[in-house]
Amino acid sequence: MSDAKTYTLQDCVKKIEDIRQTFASDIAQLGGQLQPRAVEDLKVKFLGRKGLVTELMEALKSMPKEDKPGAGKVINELRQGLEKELEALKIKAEEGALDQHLNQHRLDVSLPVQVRRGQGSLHPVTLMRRILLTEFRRLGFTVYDGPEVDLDFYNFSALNFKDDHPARDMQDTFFIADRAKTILRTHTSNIQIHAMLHEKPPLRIVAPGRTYRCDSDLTHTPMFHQIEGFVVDRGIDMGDMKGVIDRFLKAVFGEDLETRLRPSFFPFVEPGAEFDLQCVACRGKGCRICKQTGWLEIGGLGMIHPNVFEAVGYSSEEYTGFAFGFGIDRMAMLRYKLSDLRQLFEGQQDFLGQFPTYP
Ligand code: FA5
Repeated sequence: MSDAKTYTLQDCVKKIEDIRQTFASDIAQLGGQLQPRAVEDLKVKFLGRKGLVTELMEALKSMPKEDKPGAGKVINELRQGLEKELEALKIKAEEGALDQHLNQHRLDVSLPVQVRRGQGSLHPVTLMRRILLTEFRRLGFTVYDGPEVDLDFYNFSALNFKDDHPARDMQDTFFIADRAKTILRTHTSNIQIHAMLHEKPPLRIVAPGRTYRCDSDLTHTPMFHQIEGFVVDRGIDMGDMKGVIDRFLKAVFGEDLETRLRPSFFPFVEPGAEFDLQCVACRGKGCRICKQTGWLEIGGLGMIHPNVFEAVGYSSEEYTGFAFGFGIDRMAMLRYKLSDLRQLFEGQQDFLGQFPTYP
């Protein structure tokens, strides 16, 4: 179209006719193989910067003045018509390409999703239990297990709790409906009875497990964990008890943590004591966690009462022993500096994910 100077309105109409024909034959050539890329090429060929329609617009400039409005109008109609057709072709081509892709890559909904899972971590109570058991195994203790749903006999009677003994009220108990004298154990001391009825002395046993009481505040939960320990042999005395407790506490909490024993009453030991660890959070100064006392109660301990030995058929003349029952959650609270015991059982991933994978 280099001689555009000579263009008249008639030439222009003729040229428009040619362009339409070329457009139609280009599309016919594409046939069923309509690809988005081919439609894009057509757009460039007809409407691009050097395209056929653009060239025709350029030719307008050299047309006689009186022809210009008429020619401008028909060229514009041509451009708009082609734009519309190309847009429709583009959509058709894209749909075709999508169909083709889906036919070639059929979606297999049964394929497992490829999700990278992060490595989990251990629950602080599990970590604490493992640390304790490792240390007690080192001291020659055997690990024992016992029932969480148990009879009153093992949890109370054989442990020297009289029927109307006020100590039964100290531990608010969950009873199993319609099952006489069946309860959720209130402490792991029931394992003393199960073990002693099945084994003969000498015994050196630890038994971690879940325990239950109607209780809930910063340092109490209705389900919690205790670790029971007991040693039965000839000639066991309080010095042995103190030695074992000291050794394992130093190993678990370090040398610099203060401990204290307070005389206390448990019907299955005589004498009995309560055992406290210095509050790690405030180092004994007093805070919310230790209720401003500087100490956190970890558990009870004492020399096994002769009545317990009699209840399981051991001679209290021949054997002596000591027993202790410590709260694992309380120890985890100290070791991991937790401010509220209840966090341990709320199942929050943000909280639980902070702990190590191995002790
Ligand atoms: C007992 O349960 C005795 N069986 C311990 C014992 C064993 C004494 C052997 C003598 C010989 P006590 O009720 O104090 O004792 O509980 C022991 C520990 O369990 C407490 O010091 C505390 O660390 C933990 N504990 C008790 N109740 C809860 C609770 N609701 N939530 C979390 N921890 C608790």
